[in-house]
Amino acid sequence: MACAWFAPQPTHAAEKSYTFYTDDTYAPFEFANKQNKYVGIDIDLIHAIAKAEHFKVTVKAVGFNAAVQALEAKQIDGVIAGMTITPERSAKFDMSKPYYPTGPVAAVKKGSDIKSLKDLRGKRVAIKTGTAAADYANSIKAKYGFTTVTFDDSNNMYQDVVTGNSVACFDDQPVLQYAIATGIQLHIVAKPATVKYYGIAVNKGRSDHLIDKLNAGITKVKQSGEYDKIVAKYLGNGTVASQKKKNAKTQESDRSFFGLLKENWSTLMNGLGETLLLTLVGIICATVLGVLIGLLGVMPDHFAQGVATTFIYVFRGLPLLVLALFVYTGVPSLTGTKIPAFVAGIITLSLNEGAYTAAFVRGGINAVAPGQMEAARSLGMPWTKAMRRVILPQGIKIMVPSFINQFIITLKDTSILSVIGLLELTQTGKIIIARNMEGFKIWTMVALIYLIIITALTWLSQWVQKKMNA
Ligand code: ASN
Repeated sequence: MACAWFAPQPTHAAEKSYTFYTDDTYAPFEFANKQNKYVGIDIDLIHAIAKAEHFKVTVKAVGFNAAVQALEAKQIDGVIAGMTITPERSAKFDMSKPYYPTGPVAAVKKGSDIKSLKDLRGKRVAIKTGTAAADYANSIKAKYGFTTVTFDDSNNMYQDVVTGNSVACFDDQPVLQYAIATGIQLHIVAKPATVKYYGIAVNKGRSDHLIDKLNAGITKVKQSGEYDKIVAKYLGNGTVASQKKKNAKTQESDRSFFGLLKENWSTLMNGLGETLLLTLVGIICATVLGVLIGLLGVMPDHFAQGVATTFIYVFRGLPLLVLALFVYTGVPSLTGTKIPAFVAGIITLSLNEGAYTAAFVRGGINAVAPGQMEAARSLGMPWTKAMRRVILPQGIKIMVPSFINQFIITLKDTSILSVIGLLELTQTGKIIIARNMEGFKIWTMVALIYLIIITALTWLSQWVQKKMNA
């Protein structure tokens, strides 16, 4: 049955194939290139380390906070994401040797009259969830009298300052410098408060000593000169002019709506493919589960009814986002068993959509006149037979519109699963925009794709409904 997706997956650590998560927009360390492929110093570095230390590596860009949460939940093997080595992080994770110097700085919009931290009094400042720069901003917030607003990625945080909603943002110096060199209209106002370094994080106490391999790998790629080559590949000789030149190569050629659509077509279609797969498997599992629970809810048995009512109450009551995070990062941190993101997505959809399905299945059956059951029973039919032959055929007709509605909702709900790093249509849109800043055009494309699919799904369902009533 389709729900075999639920089977827990074995951990792969022993096979020397490791999964690392990274940030989604943190150029020059990790960012999507023109082909929407993730590149950057961190990406090249972890591959070079893997080669030197003879292990396989898969890197997935999910955003910094999501990456750290997945590591905490032991869903993945490590995080390489321009991650500052701090005492708190070293207490929680094994941090590798340092590889790149960094420090938090504040940036304001070009031409802004904010000249130093003192000018931030009473103003709104943008920070990024879970970062060292956000911790720094929070630590000086009372002293300088500013308030903070939080973003999940650096890009949106910068945009908030550029559009003037926030007057400043805090991020790491090398990343902000690169962003400015490549055209973001910001200006750094303060020197880095501290000098720290980036390191790679893994969980403590691993029996395979991954941290030793990473450290040995860093030493090897630094000694061989490969590391310098990687850095030069993205930063040129470090001057602003050379960064601009490097970046020019990654710029889009045609920024018109159709130019962008053509350029990002295959990436968008891959995202759509994942969305459709999630929807299809989600609908099948949710329908099976929902029908079973709905039937429990109409059985002449108080316990069965109680189970159904509780299920519907709990899973209809939880916001989908909370449920997704609970399944993906909450449960594994308790059980120690990894749940792949796709499976976590399907479990989430099955529970949530299944609860709604159960509710209308129960309601649909209850809506069939009670006399029907009484009549069937008085003819000597057992309860299950009466249900199957008399009640369900009438109940299902009542439920069909609700099923159609639920399929459409499931398709839309898959977009929420972007929080657990699933590369479905919405997450694909975010990643494209992170690179080209064409928010209006790309979100229009994404919205149109959803609408086209939903229209097709509605037509199909109406056709099925007509056939059933014929
Ligand atoms: N530099 C950030 C930190 O160390 C991580 C990031 O934003 N990718 O907290």
